Amino acid sequence: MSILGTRVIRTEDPRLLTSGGVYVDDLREPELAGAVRATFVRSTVAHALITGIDTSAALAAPGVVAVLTVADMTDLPAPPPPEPVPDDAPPPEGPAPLGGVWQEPLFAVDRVRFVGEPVALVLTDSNYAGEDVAELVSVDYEPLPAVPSIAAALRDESLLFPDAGTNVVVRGARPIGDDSIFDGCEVIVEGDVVNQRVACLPMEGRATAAVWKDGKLTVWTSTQNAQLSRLILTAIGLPPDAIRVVAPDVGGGFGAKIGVDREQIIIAWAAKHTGRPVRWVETRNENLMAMTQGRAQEHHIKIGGDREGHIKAYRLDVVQDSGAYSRMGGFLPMLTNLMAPGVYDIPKVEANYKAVVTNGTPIAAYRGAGRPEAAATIERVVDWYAAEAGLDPVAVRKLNFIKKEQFPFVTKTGAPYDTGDYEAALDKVLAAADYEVLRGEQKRRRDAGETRLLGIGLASYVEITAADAGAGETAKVEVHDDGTATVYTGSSAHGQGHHTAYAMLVTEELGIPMDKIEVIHGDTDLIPDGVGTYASRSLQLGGSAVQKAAIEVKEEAGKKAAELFEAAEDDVELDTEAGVWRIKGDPDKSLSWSQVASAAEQGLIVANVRFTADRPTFPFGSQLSLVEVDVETGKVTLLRHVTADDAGPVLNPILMEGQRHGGIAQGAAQALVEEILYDEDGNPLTATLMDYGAITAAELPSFELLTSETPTPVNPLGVKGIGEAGTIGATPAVHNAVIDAVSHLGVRHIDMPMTPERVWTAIQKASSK
Ligand code: SMO
Repeated sequence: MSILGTRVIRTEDPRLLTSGGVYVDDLREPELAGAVRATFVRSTVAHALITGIDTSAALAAPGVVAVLTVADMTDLPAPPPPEPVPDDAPPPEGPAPLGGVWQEPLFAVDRVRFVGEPVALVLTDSNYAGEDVAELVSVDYEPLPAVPSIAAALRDESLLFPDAGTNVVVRGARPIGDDSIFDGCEVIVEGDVVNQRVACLPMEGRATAAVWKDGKLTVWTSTQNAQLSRLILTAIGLPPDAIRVVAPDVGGGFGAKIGVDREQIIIAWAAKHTGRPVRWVETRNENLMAMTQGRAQEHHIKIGGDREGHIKAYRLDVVQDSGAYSRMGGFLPMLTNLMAPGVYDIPKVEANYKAVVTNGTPIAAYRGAGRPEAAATIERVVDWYAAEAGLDPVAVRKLNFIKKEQFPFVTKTGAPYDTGDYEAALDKVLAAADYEVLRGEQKRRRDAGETRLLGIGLASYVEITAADAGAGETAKVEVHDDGTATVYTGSSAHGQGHHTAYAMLVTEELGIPMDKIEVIHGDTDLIPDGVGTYASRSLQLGGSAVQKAAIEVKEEAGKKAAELFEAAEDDVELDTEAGVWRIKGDPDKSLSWSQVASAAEQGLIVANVRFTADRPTFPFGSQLSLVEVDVETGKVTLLRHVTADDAGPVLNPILMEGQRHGGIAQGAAQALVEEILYDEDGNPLTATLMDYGAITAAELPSFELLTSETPTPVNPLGVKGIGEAGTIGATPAVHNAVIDAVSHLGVRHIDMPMTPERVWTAIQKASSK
């Protein structure tokens, strides 16, 4: 019997739920005894020249150990000089410049570009003292006109990087042509869709502790990637082998902890510079101002087709707000371009992008990273087109889906979809939700003039996971002479269930019980080579690596067992049920893992592998959201959310459901409540959880999850990523549902988040026409 596919309870939870996890702030390592607390002095203005920093009052305050600014960073290697930009040079095309003229410094140098940007660092003997002392650091600003929005950035009147001569960081290489792709279209819809800026909002914000001792820097940091973090930390002028990065328990990342930020590099430097252990744990207020945020795209679209519902042409023009520093160049909107046509076989597709800098918090990856924006818009726009053509949104989707027999399928934007069955996923959702019955009830309420209307929203999504499949992932599996096993993985757990998943894979191959398997990750001394957790890659790459290592261990152990049995290798087999080695056909003789490993060199059987895949995978699914909209108040209540998701064979339904629950919640939250806002001077209006809308279980129904399993040929497990799919499908499903509820009143679109005020206003506007 296989353990794969069964509902194994998460082995990490008893510890996390009872004795508590050990996060950076909880670490009680001896080296951190007496660590000083770090508090950043952050810019209070969005765009200004720094004309002076006076630290004298702060230095004289009680409890102060040091006040550090860029002037103290004389022991750092100089950043590479900016490339000179000729006056008439157009912005570069394609993958983007990071650094160069757009360089993000550690501390702000001469100029600040967003509220919350680090200007100085205060080291004190307690956090309380830190807050007080930071207020005593006096920074003189000469304000500059703020660039608080994409529209302001595109005017190029106030420049964040005057040397660049423009606020446009990068443009996509595929130009938008003339209108000829829409020739012959009988139904054409054109318009704007905003994918608003949102916070990544992990439960645990950013946190780092660092110790410099005997020529080695040890950094504990809340990260998705210890190994990448180590590489980034070499910026302080140390070689990788002089740095150890440890990821203790990590309370969520959602993309914003893929590497380390400037604050974390500063903390590492401060520990080395002062020789004192330093610990920094950001407040929620800092987190909402200065942790990278997500989405922040404005789309202009045009879609056309015939009256029967065949979509003939689609154009997507993306402007990415990069925030004050271009963390990812054109990577996010490039992914949006790649995934633009979604699940549809559209004969003509044009997609382009540009990315601009604004005086907002830098934008980086957030659960889906560029793909949710594509799905949100195409799924919204297909509803526009269906409404304009007077057709049912289900019929239009089915008519245009890439068909099961068309896979593998390369879209017009170049995405090589591996496998899929989009119609089956939609049919599952419609049947489970009782679509026709829901439409009937919707009509009844409308006809009866009820104030609580029903809306039914559909979204069919496809997304790209393990986009950097070629980087692969590392794994080492060891079986010890006591019969236990240890798994070392280069991927990094921050809530997903890596410990459970990887132990299941080893149990399956080796027959060693899960409670005798330890999974270790996130320590560069133990695992110098690793890639990390992002892009829903852990099971398909990290899991495939663990499986491959376990298979190699089994082969090695088989040779040892044969020696011990004095039998031919072919006559020896592993009985995975009993977890023992046997001679085929002789039930009386067996060897335990402990006996086999004891006979090996150093009492250890070990395999060290890297698994790479030659291309990404494309999980898919359909989601249906049922909402109730109160037309008198604009209040939206989510009644039901039904999904059919397909990420290939399911390793453990509990883990898969967990990813989908969280993902749907985050996707629904973007549709309904979340938005980072700035005023016209670039001041953040949503820097506390009093002002920023976060969703909780209280606002959500129980999700109804259906699963199908279409394996991918891309990896031996046949699996695709599920970490981001819930979010990607949920946002447009909920978005479409709310607008569907009020469409008969003449509402065609409401931008997210669909707060009561926005919904109410849209209804008033439509009914006053
Ligand atoms: S935010 Mo994701 O790891 O592409």
